[in-house]
Amino acid sequence: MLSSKESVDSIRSRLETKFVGQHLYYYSKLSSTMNIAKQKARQQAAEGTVVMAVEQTSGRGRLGRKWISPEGNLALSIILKPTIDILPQLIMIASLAVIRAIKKTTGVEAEIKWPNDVLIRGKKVCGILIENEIRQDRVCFAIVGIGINIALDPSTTPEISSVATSLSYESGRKVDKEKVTIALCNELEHLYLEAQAGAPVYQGWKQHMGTLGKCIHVMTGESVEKGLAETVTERGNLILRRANGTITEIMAGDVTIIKDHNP
Ligand code: BT5
Repeated sequence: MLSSKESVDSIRSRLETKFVGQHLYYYSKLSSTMNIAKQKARQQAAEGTVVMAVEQTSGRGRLGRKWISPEGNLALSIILKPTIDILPQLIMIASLAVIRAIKKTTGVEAEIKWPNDVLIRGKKVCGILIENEIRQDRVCFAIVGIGINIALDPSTTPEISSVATSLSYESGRKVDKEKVTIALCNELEHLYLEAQAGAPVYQGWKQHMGTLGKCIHVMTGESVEKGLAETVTERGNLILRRANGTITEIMAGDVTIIKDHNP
């Protein structure tokens, strides 16, 4: 079922990593790389194992939402085995690695939309999904799923044409998916090792957070909050200042940027 041994060999031979991507499974079509990565993690796959797919038929986002993942885009899941204290930093590590990989391979500046999107000029180019298996206080594994639109022409996918963009579309040229994959694995491992050595990625992540200073709506499970996105905490939570001046800390939600800047 492996789609391209050549592609796997070519990626592996150009990686500068110790473990991320050194075990690489590349399928032509899968339901979701998250499912296969989870299976492999439960079978004791090594840390850094990457599962990639040319096309996903049931790519998923948070809360069971659909991730559209046609051929030409990048879809991968990375198995990590962090300690519990590193866990809140994984979303920061992944999003910062995406930003750097995009910059390195295309020159395009992207920004983070809290909590888990990477945008270019306000449109979503990447989504990140992290699923963990934790027993007692021990992380058995975390699966970091990353989808980057590389070749997608947003106008041909009506479901997401108003919200999505791609690297080819933004840079105006063909973008090499293998190069993006390699840069992403290199950057992610580098940031992960730095975090383990006690150099948190928080500052770098915050610097690229385009949500801050904007008036936003945040839909959480129970309610909608509206206010000014004031800052993010070292645990990755969003601090929102409501119009009445009170502050709330939000752990997860969906942000909509309000165009007018009056909270
Ligand atoms: C995410 O969820 O953004 C996380 C997406 C993670 C995808 C990767 S691909 C590799 C791995 N395997 C998987 O099955 N998943 C991971 P969320 O924040 O819930 O956003 C989902 C929303 O993004 C959808 O409801 C659409 O509005 C939008 N969307 C779907 N496909 C998109 C695409 N290709 N580009 C931009 N936006 C998209």
